[in-house]
Amino acid sequence: MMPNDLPSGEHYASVVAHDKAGNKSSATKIKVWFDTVQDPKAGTNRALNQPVTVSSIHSDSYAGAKAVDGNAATRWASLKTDPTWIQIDLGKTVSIGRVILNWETAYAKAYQLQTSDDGSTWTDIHSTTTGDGKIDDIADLNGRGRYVRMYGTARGTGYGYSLWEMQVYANPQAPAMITPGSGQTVDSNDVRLGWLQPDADAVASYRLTVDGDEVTPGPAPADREWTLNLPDGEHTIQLSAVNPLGSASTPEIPITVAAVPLPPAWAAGTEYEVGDKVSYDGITYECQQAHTAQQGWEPPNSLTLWNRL
Ligand SMILES: [Ca+2]
Repeated sequence: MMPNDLPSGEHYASVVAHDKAGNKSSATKIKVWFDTVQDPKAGTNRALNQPVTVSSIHSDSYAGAKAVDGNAATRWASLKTDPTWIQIDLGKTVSIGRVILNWETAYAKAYQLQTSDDGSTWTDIHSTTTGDGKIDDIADLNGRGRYVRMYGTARGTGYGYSLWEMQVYANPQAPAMITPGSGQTVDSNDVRLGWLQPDADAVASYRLTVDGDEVTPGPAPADREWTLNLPDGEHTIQLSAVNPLGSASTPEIPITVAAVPLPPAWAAGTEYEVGDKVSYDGITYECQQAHTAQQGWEPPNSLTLWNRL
Protein backbone atom coordinates (compact mmCIF):
# COMPACT_ATOMS: atom_id res chain seq x y z
CA MET A 1 0.00 0.00 0.00
CA MET A 2 1.39 3.33 -0.98
CA PRO A 3 0.25 6.47 0.82
CA ASN A 4 0.13 8.21 -2.55
CA ASP A 5 -2.78 5.98 -3.51
CA LEU A 6 -4.89 7.36 -0.70
CA PRO A 7 -6.42 10.77 -0.26
CA SER A 8 -5.42 12.92 2.68
CA GLY A 9 -7.27 12.22 5.88
CA GLU A 10 -8.12 9.33 8.18
CA HIS A 11 -7.49 5.71 7.15
CA TYR A 12 -7.36 2.36 8.89
CA ALA A 13 -4.80 -0.35 8.25
CA SER A 14 -4.85 -3.83 9.73
CA VAL A 15 -1.96 -6.26 10.17
CA VAL A 16 -2.46 -10.05 10.36
CA ALA A 17 0.40 -12.49 10.94
CA HIS A 18 0.38 -15.93 9.27
CA ASP A 19 2.47 -18.85 10.55
CA LYS A 20 3.88 -21.57 8.32
CA ALA A 21 0.97 -23.87 9.13
CA GLY A 22 -1.46 -21.28 7.78
CA ASN A 23 -2.77 -20.10 11.14
CA LYS A 24 -3.67 -16.42 11.34
CA SER A 25 -3.29 -14.09 14.25
CA SER A 26 -6.05 -11.72 15.22
CA ALA A 27 -5.97 -8.44 13.31
CA THR A 28 -4.22 -5.44 14.75
CA LYS A 29 -6.05 -2.34 13.54
CA ILE A 30 -4.15 0.90 13.35
CA LYS A 31 -5.45 4.34 12.55
CA VAL A 32 -3.26 6.45 10.30
CA TRP A 33 -3.42 9.94 8.88
CA PHE A 34 -2.08 11.08 5.58
CA ASP A 35 -1.51 14.76 5.09
CA THR A 36 -1.34 16.51 1.74
CA VAL A 37 2.31 17.27 1.16
CA GLN A 38 2.79 20.83 0.00
CA ASP A 39 4.14 20.84 -3.53
CA PRO A 40 7.22 23.08 -3.32
CA LYS A 41 6.54 24.26 -6.88
CA ALA A 42 2.95 25.17 -6.20
CA GLY A 43 3.69 28.60 -4.77
CA THR A 44 1.76 30.37 -2.06
CA ASN A 45 -1.66 29.02 -1.07
CA ARG A 46 -3.73 32.22 -1.05
CA ALA A 47 -6.60 30.57 0.81
CA LEU A 48 -4.60 29.55 3.87
CA ASN A 49 -6.22 30.90 7.05
CA GLN A 50 -8.28 33.45 5.11
CA PRO A 51 -11.85 34.31 6.18
CA VAL A 52 -14.42 31.72 5.07
CA THR A 53 -18.20 31.90 4.71
CA VAL A 54 -20.33 28.80 4.12
CA SER A 55 -23.99 28.19 3.39
CA SER A 56 -24.25 25.67 6.24
CA ILE A 57 -22.29 23.54 8.68
CA HIS A 58 -23.08 20.03 9.85
CA SER A 59 -22.11 21.02 13.40
CA ASP A 60 -19.75 23.39 15.21
CA SER A 61 -16.93 20.86 14.85
CA TYR A 62 -17.03 21.28 11.06
CA ALA A 63 -16.79 25.04 10.60
CA GLY A 64 -15.86 26.52 7.22
CA ALA A 65 -12.48 27.68 8.55
CA LYS A 66 -11.45 24.03 8.89
CA ALA A 67 -11.19 23.87 5.09
CA VAL A 68 -8.43 26.50 4.98
CA ASP A 69 -6.49 25.80 8.18
CA GLY A 70 -3.68 23.94 6.42
CA ASN A 71 -4.53 20.81 8.39
CA ALA A 72 -5.56 17.83 6.28
CA ALA A 73 -7.08 16.17 9.35
CA THR A 74 -9.74 18.83 9.95
CA ARG A 75 -12.67 19.51 7.66
CA TRP A 76 -15.69 21.59 6.86
CA ALA A 77 -18.94 19.64 6.48
CA SER A 78 -22.32 20.94 5.37
CA LEU A 79 -25.93 19.94 5.80
CA LYS A 80 -27.45 17.60 3.21
CA THR A 81 -28.76 20.35 0.94
CA ASP A 82 -28.29 21.53 -2.63
CA PRO A 83 -26.99 23.99 -3.44
CA THR A 84 -24.23 24.31 -0.85
CA TRP A 85 -21.31 26.69 -1.07
CA ILE A 86 -18.08 27.71 0.60
CA GLN A 87 -16.42 31.03 -0.21
CA ILE A 88 -12.98 32.31 0.70
CA ASP A 89 -11.98 35.96 0.99
CA LEU A 90 -8.43 36.17 -0.40
CA GLY A 91 -8.02 39.67 1.04
CA LYS A 92 -7.28 41.33 -2.29
CA THR A 93 -8.01 40.79 -5.95
CA VAL A 94 -5.57 38.38 -7.55
CA SER A 95 -5.42 36.39 -10.74
CA ILE A 96 -6.37 32.78 -10.02
CA GLY A 97 -4.66 29.95 -11.85
CA ARG A 98 -5.23 26.86 -9.74
CA VAL A 99 -7.67 25.54 -7.13
CA ILE A 100 -7.23 22.26 -5.27
CA LEU A 101 -10.23 20.66 -3.55
CA ASN A 102 -9.43 17.85 -1.14
CA TRP A 103 -12.76 16.11 -0.57
CA GLU A 104 -13.74 13.97 2.36
CA THR A 105 -16.06 11.04 1.58
CA ALA A 106 -18.88 13.56 1.18
CA TYR A 107 -17.90 15.07 -2.16
CA ALA A 108 -19.54 17.20 -4.81
CA LYS A 109 -20.53 15.51 -8.05
CA ALA A 110 -21.57 18.76 -9.72
CA TYR A 111 -20.13 22.12 -8.77
CA GLN A 112 -18.81 25.38 -10.13
CA LEU A 113 -15.75 27.32 -9.09
CA GLN A 114 -16.60 30.99 -9.10
CA THR A 115 -14.83 34.29 -8.50
CA SER A 116 -16.09 37.65 -7.37
CA ASP A 117 -14.71 41.09 -6.62
CA ASP A 118 -17.45 41.97 -4.13
CA GLY A 119 -18.72 38.67 -2.74
CA SER A 120 -22.13 39.06 -4.38
CA THR A 121 -21.71 38.94 -8.18
CA TRP A 122 -20.07 35.71 -9.29
CA THR A 123 -18.32 34.52 -12.44
CA ASP A 124 -17.90 30.83 -13.27
CA ILE A 125 -14.29 29.86 -13.96
CA HIS A 126 -14.79 26.10 -13.85
CA SER A 127 -17.74 23.74 -13.97
CA THR A 128 -18.16 19.98 -13.71
CA THR A 129 -21.01 17.50 -13.38
CA THR A 130 -18.78 14.43 -13.16
CA GLY A 131 -16.80 15.02 -9.98
CA ASP A 132 -15.61 11.81 -8.31
CA GLY A 133 -14.25 13.20 -5.05
CA LYS A 134 -10.80 12.66 -3.58
CA ILE A 135 -8.58 15.46 -4.88
CA ASP A 136 -9.73 17.79 -7.63
CA ASP A 137 -6.63 19.68 -8.80
CA ILE A 138 -7.82 22.24 -11.34
CA ALA A 139 -4.70 23.88 -12.70
CA ASP A 140 -5.76 25.53 -15.93
CA LEU A 141 -7.88 28.36 -14.55
CA ASN A 142 -7.85 31.87 -15.86
CA GLY A 143 -9.79 33.74 -13.21
CA ARG A 144 -9.48 36.91 -11.25
CA GLY A 145 -11.13 38.05 -8.07
CA ARG A 146 -10.95 38.68 -4.36
CA TYR A 147 -13.42 35.91 -3.48
CA VAL A 148 -13.37 32.28 -4.62
CA ARG A 149 -16.37 30.02 -4.16
CA MET A 150 -17.11 26.33 -4.58
CA TYR A 151 -20.80 26.22 -5.47
CA GLY A 152 -22.07 22.66 -5.22
CA THR A 153 -25.30 21.71 -6.97
CA ALA A 154 -25.28 17.90 -6.71
CA ARG A 155 -23.80 15.68 -4.02
CA GLY A 156 -21.89 12.51 -4.77
CA THR A 157 -23.23 10.65 -1.73
CA GLY A 158 -26.16 10.75 0.65
CA TYR A 159 -24.13 13.00 2.94
CA GLY A 160 -23.62 16.73 2.61
CA TYR A 161 -20.47 18.40 1.25
CA SER A 162 -17.17 18.10 3.10
CA LEU A 163 -13.68 19.41 2.34
CA TRP A 164 -10.49 18.62 4.19
CA GLU A 165 -8.82 21.57 2.46
CA MET A 166 -9.45 24.06 -0.31
CA GLN A 167 -6.35 25.72 -1.75
CA VAL A 168 -6.08 28.64 -4.16
CA TYR A 169 -3.01 29.61 -6.15
CA ALA A 170 -2.49 32.78 -8.12
CA ASN A 171 -1.13 33.45 -11.57
CA PRO A 172 1.11 36.48 -11.93
CA GLN A 173 -0.05 39.40 -14.04
CA ALA A 174 2.06 40.63 -16.91
CA PRO A 175 5.06 42.72 -15.94
CA ALA A 176 4.68 46.44 -16.60
CA MET A 177 7.70 47.62 -18.55
CA ILE A 178 8.99 51.01 -17.45
CA THR A 179 12.05 51.41 -19.57
CA PRO A 180 12.95 51.60 -22.37
CA GLY A 181 9.88 53.05 -23.97
CA SER A 182 8.69 51.48 -27.21
CA GLY A 183 10.31 53.11 -30.20
CA GLN A 184 13.14 54.55 -28.15
CA THR A 185 16.68 54.60 -29.51
CA VAL A 186 19.07 53.06 -27.03
CA ASP A 187 22.71 52.08 -26.82
CA SER A 188 22.96 48.66 -28.46
CA ASN A 189 25.71 47.60 -26.06
CA ASP A 190 23.71 48.48 -23.00
CA VAL A 191 19.94 48.04 -23.43
CA ARG A 192 18.63 48.39 -19.88
CA LEU A 193 15.19 46.98 -19.13
CA GLY A 194 13.26 47.98 -16.03
CA TRP A 195 9.78 46.80 -14.99
CA LEU A 196 7.20 46.58 -12.20
CA GLN A 197 5.64 43.25 -11.26
CA PRO A 198 2.08 42.98 -9.84
CA ASP A 199 1.39 39.78 -7.83
CA ALA A 200 5.15 39.41 -7.47
CA ASP A 201 4.90 36.48 -5.06
CA ALA A 202 3.20 34.40 -7.78
CA VAL A 203 6.22 34.66 -10.11
CA ALA A 204 8.38 31.54 -10.43
CA SER A 205 10.48 32.81 -13.33
CA TYR A 206 10.48 35.23 -16.26
CA ARG A 207 10.43 34.56 -19.98
CA LEU A 208 12.37 37.22 -21.86
CA THR A 209 12.54 37.12 -25.64
CA VAL A 210 14.38 39.25 -28.19
CA ASP A 211 12.97 38.96 -31.71
CA GLY A 212 11.16 35.80 -30.58
CA ASP A 213 14.24 34.05 -29.21
CA GLU A 214 14.27 33.34 -25.50
CA VAL A 215 17.14 34.80 -23.50
CA THR A 216 18.70 32.14 -21.26
CA PRO A 217 19.37 32.45 -18.47
CA GLY A 218 16.65 35.05 -18.09
CA PRO A 219 15.75 37.27 -15.14
CA ALA A 220 15.25 35.69 -11.71
CA PRO A 221 11.89 36.10 -9.91
CA ALA A 222 13.23 38.92 -7.72
CA ASP A 223 14.77 40.85 -10.63
CA ARG A 224 13.24 44.14 -11.76
CA GLU A 225 15.92 45.06 -14.27
CA TRP A 226 18.00 43.37 -16.92
CA THR A 227 20.70 44.47 -19.34
CA LEU A 228 20.93 43.24 -22.93
CA ASN A 229 23.71 43.57 -25.44
CA LEU A 230 22.10 43.62 -28.90
CA PRO A 231 23.31 43.94 -32.46
CA ASP A 232 22.68 47.37 -34.01
CA GLY A 233 19.24 47.62 -35.56
CA GLU A 234 15.60 47.39 -34.57
CA HIS A 235 14.57 44.72 -32.05
CA THR A 236 11.37 43.56 -30.42
CA ILE A 237 11.66 42.72 -26.73
CA GLN A 238 8.98 40.87 -24.79
CA LEU A 239 8.78 39.92 -21.13
CA SER A 240 6.23 37.72 -19.39
CA ALA A 241 5.97 36.34 -15.87
CA VAL A 242 5.69 32.58 -15.45
CA ASN A 243 3.84 30.94 -12.56
CA PRO A 244 5.04 27.84 -10.68
CA LEU A 245 3.14 25.57 -13.06
CA GLY A 246 4.87 27.01 -16.11
CA SER A 247 1.98 29.12 -17.35
CA ALA A 248 3.08 32.49 -18.65
CA SER A 249 1.18 35.68 -18.01
CA THR A 250 -0.41 37.43 -20.93
CA PRO A 251 2.72 38.77 -22.58
CA GLU A 252 3.64 42.34 -21.99
CA ILE A 253 2.93 44.44 -25.06
CA PRO A 254 6.14 44.04 -27.05
CA ILE A 255 8.48 46.99 -27.08
CA THR A 256 10.44 47.80 -30.18
CA VAL A 257 13.73 49.55 -29.70
CA ALA A 258 16.21 50.77 -32.27
CA ALA A 259 19.50 49.70 -30.79
CA VAL A 260 22.37 51.79 -32.14
CA PRO A 261 25.77 52.66 -30.71
CA LEU A 262 25.36 55.96 -28.91
CA PRO A 263 27.72 58.83 -29.87
CA PRO A 264 30.65 59.63 -27.59
CA ALA A 265 29.77 60.86 -24.13
CA TRP A 266 29.79 64.62 -23.56
CA ALA A 267 33.08 65.79 -22.03
CA ALA A 268 34.12 69.16 -20.61
CA GLY A 269 36.97 70.94 -22.42
CA THR A 270 36.10 69.35 -25.78
CA GLU A 271 35.49 71.49 -28.88
CA TYR A 272 32.19 70.76 -30.63
CA GLU A 273 31.10 71.90 -34.08
CA VAL A 274 27.50 72.53 -35.19
CA GLY A 275 25.94 69.16 -35.93
CA ASP A 276 28.21 67.14 -33.63
CA LYS A 277 26.33 64.61 -31.56
CA VAL A 278 26.98 63.62 -27.97
CA SER A 279 25.49 61.17 -25.51
CA TYR A 280 24.49 62.40 -22.06
CA ASP A 281 22.69 60.11 -19.59
CA GLY A 282 21.85 57.80 -22.48
CA ILE A 283 20.18 60.55 -24.53
CA THR A 284 21.58 61.97 -27.76
CA TYR A 285 22.05 65.75 -28.23
CA GLU A 286 23.14 67.73 -31.29
CA CYS A 287 25.43 70.74 -31.05
CA GLN A 288 23.68 74.04 -32.09
CA GLN A 289 26.64 76.44 -31.79
CA ALA A 290 30.31 75.68 -32.13
CA HIS A 291 31.89 75.96 -28.67
CA THR A 292 34.28 74.45 -26.20
CA ALA A 293 32.29 72.47 -23.67
CA GLN A 294 32.34 73.65 -20.06
CA GLN A 295 30.78 72.37 -16.88
CA GLY A 296 27.43 74.12 -16.57
CA TRP A 297 26.99 74.02 -20.36
CA GLU A 298 26.41 70.33 -20.46
CA PRO A 299 23.16 69.04 -21.92
CA PRO A 300 20.33 69.44 -21.36
CA ASN A 301 20.79 72.64 -19.31
CA SER A 302 21.99 74.77 -22.17
CA LEU A 303 19.27 74.64 -24.84
CA THR A 304 20.94 77.18 -27.13
CA LEU A 305 24.00 74.92 -27.33
CA TRP A 306 22.40 71.46 -27.32
CA ASN A 307 19.26 70.17 -28.99
CA ARG A 308 17.84 66.92 -27.67
CA LEU A 309 17.23 64.44 -30.48
CA1 LIG B 1 -8.51 21.26 7.25
